[in-house]
Amino acid sequence: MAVDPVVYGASDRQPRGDYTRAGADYTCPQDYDSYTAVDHDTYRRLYARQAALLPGLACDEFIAALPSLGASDHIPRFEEINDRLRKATGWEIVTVPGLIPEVPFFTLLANRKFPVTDWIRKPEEFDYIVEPDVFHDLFGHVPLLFNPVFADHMQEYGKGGLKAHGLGACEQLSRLYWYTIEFGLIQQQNGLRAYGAGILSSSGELQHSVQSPEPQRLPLDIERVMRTRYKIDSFQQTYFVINSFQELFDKTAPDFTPVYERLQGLHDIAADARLAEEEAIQH
Ligand code: HBI
Ligand code: FE
Repeated sequence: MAVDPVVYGASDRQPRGDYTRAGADYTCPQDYDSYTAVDHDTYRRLYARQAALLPGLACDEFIAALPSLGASDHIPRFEEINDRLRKATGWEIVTVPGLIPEVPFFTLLANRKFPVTDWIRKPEEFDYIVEPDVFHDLFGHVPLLFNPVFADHMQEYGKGGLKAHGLGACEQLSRLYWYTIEFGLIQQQNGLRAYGAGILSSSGELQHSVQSPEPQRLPLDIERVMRTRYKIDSFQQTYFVINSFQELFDKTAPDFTPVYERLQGLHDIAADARLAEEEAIQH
């Protein structure tokens, strides 16, 4: 089954992007003239396929914010989106050549700057992308930055990331990012929906995450998330569910230092582990 998970930080590969273009903070100009007609058409086809899948599967806030991306038939100029995004929540898109190290990444988020990769996958990679490309970052991550509560959470996440780095807890914090910002689910009045960017930009996982009986779905518990390993090359086997973005903000607002200390004495949990005492949310 062709899946298109986004692989974070896998060090066994040469990154795709041209990092010589980037400055000390890893940002660079959007190389708009480098896009070919094929690149724009790839974006158009990815957008059309994904937008058709959203009803009944993507959360309401995402569907409401998606038009803020602007053009759907070609790769947008980031500055055009920024004109709207700054007014909406004070966030702005900055361009990066691809995955960047954690401290520069967290630093950008802490300053309400979201790093968006500017290259796009080749047509032969239509269903499977190893690293985040402009479609994953723009379509998956940027719409919810127009939502005030989610936008505030993302900045707090960046600040928390810098603190975690100081405490040597980056792995725990990247699991939180993975199971919320990348692969999070939200329980709406009218049913379960996806809000994670890795799901929303994936043609296969969007249906799987919301409707398949295979994966387990647990209420968001910070300690459980931070103990749970994740797989980067297949659909998730565990999803964590929130009831609102306010819940995500409130649960991740406290200082995690005591959590990191408690975790020291606890073993990791496999991505597919089903612990007897846990109440799974029925899909
Ligand atoms: N870099 N450009 C970019 N985009 C990401 O989403 C990203 C990253 N570097 C690290 C990273 N995400 C994850 O490891 C976070 O958990 C930090
Ligand atoms: Fe992502």
